[in-house]
Amino acid sequence: MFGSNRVTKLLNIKYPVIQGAMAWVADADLAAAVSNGGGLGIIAAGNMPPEALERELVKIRTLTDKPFGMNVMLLSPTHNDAIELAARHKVPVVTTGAGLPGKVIDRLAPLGVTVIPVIASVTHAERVKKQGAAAVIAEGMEAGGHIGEITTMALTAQVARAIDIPVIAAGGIADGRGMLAAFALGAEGVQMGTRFVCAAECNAHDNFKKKIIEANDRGTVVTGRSLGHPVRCIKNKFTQRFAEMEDYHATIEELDKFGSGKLRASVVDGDMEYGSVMSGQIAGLVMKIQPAREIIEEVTGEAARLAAAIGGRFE
Ligand code: TUI
Repeated sequence: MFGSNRVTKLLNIKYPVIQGAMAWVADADLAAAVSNGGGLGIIAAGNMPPEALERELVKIRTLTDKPFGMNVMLLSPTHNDAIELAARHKVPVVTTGAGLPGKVIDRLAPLGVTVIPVIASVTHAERVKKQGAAAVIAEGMEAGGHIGEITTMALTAQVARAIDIPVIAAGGIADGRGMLAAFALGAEGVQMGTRFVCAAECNAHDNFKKKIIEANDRGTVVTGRSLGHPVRCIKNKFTQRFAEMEDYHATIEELDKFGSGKLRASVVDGDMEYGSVMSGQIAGLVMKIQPAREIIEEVTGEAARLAAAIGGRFE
């Protein structure tokens, strides 16, 4: 069923499954495992210093000969360096997040790079399509990390209706049911982040993986709305304190200072109390640690079986 569609053709991959670009989490090891498993692995540039990012770009070529991607996080002070590294290392696919990707498309699309922005509204999808995006990732507010305001259900359907380039759905998808639902809404691919944190090849701290496996449907909370940067994380002392500071109208400087370094604390040091444990609302569906290839085959296989089973209900 998912053998061949516009997304697999565009990206030259077997299954239309993309691994979400998670800062500090999505390195060459995880991205290569996903690409070797038939999906599209993505290295998250995040706030990485250029030398560290370059090491990952060199490393991934030693781990896979399959297509892979890199994500440019537009809020990062190092995003211009990341764009130049993508050009120099001929990265096949670049996704963007947390901002307007005009300059990424202008710089990289003429070099043959497939640029796929993450968008959180129809207006933004229409704009990036005009600017030359090859496809879009429609990310709903069920996602972890920095999010928009619209749910995946409402966003995917409206974006798919508004633009004719392929739509990849993200946010709240971790199994075959979610994948099939996204396709019913008009998506031709899915991006999963939270499920891939629990890939065996993911180097995130074991405490982080365990926290996701233990979380239920009400395990996450959104903070940062007062900053204009809403971020979804698993509830803990960090989110509680951040929310209190927002309630008491802490200044942007105070909140920035309090939040600084907290994602690294969770992903690298395993601090589940005072770290920023970014995760999507679908964490409750993530049950175990599995190799990336197994995750991809399980999700796509389940979606295909369910499509056949559900088809019968509408006859
Ligand atoms: O970018 C993400 N998710 C992220 S980035 C990140 S690192 C970070 N850490 C601390 C604070 C902030 C970020 C963690 N998670 N997802 C893609 C995404 N892009 N979600 C929403 C958007 C988005 C929002 C508005 C994209 C474009 C956009 O444009 C409108 C505008 O006015 O900029």
